[in-house]
Amino acid sequence: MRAYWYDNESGDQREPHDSGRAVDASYLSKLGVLYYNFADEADVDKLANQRSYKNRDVITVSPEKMGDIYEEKVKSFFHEHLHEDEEIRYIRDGAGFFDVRSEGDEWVRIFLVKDDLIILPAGIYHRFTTDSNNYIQAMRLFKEEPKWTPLNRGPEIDVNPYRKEYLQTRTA
Ligand code: KMT
Ligand code: NI
Repeated sequence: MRAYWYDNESGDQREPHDSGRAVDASYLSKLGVLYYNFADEADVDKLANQRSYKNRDVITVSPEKMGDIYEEKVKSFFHEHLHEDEEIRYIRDGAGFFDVRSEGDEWVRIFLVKDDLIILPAGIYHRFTTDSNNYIQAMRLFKEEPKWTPLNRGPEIDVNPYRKEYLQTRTA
């Protein structure tokens, strides 16, 4: 994992967009974003037990796997959105970027590789993209039934109860 402030320059979303200003894990935790590195999948099972994640699946995002819809998917993952539940991803192969909004509404870019696990809290605005290698395989964990529905940013979602709750718990 490596986190930094996004440079906001134009250009392909899959480029690093590294401003050169690093962000550490303790700042991420103030945004409610939790990070782990688990080489042993048994540690994932332990965390899943502790946090009551009962279900999981594995998704591969690549042109080989997705075919014609790959580019469209990558664009859609990159639309700023939130969820009404945690988003948990355990990277099994490849790499990708999760961008999360800071308390000042700036993008923090989090680069994840194999064995990285991230938990985004319900209500945080975020987006995802593959990097220029166009390949990531990730385990998606969830508590009960998956609630993948992305709620795209807008005036109605700014007042969503999960958004309001998130803003109250954030300590940054
Ligand atoms: C997401 O939430 O954007 C995804 O699930 C993308 C694939 S998982 C790295
Ligand atoms: Ni999401």
